[in-house]
Amino acid sequence: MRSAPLALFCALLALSGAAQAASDTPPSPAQLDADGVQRLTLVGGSYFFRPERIAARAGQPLEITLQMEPGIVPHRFVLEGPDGQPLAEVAMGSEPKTVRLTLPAGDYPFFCPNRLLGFKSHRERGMAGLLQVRE
Ligand SMILES: [Cu+2]
Repeated sequence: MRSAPLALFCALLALSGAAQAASDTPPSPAQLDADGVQRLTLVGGSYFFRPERIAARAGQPLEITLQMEPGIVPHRFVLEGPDGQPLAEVAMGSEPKTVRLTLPAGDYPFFCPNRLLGFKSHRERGMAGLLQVRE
């Protein structure tokens, strides 16, 4: 079997990847459903988004369902275009909320801009990620 060593190699790659900084983790692809819509659930909490990196296809509708982990700290989801313009802003709550977008190829940062006076913003505390849209 020639594929066994390759599979082992991939497994080792995956293990080494887990030890690296989160920014190096491969993006989680949105699921392309039969209706032509790409769907993905993004979980937010103090102070993270999971997954931190999302991959989606350009020019096809993308639905991001936002779920918040239970907690008393309020969070928001902000998605910016490659030019820094805000494309979506959602106050996250106990009920899931869905954002639907159709985007051209590019890198779209998302983050929580909330900040308690005198403290670092949630974005600075790690509540940030990247949506990578490709052809
Ligand atoms: Cu937040």
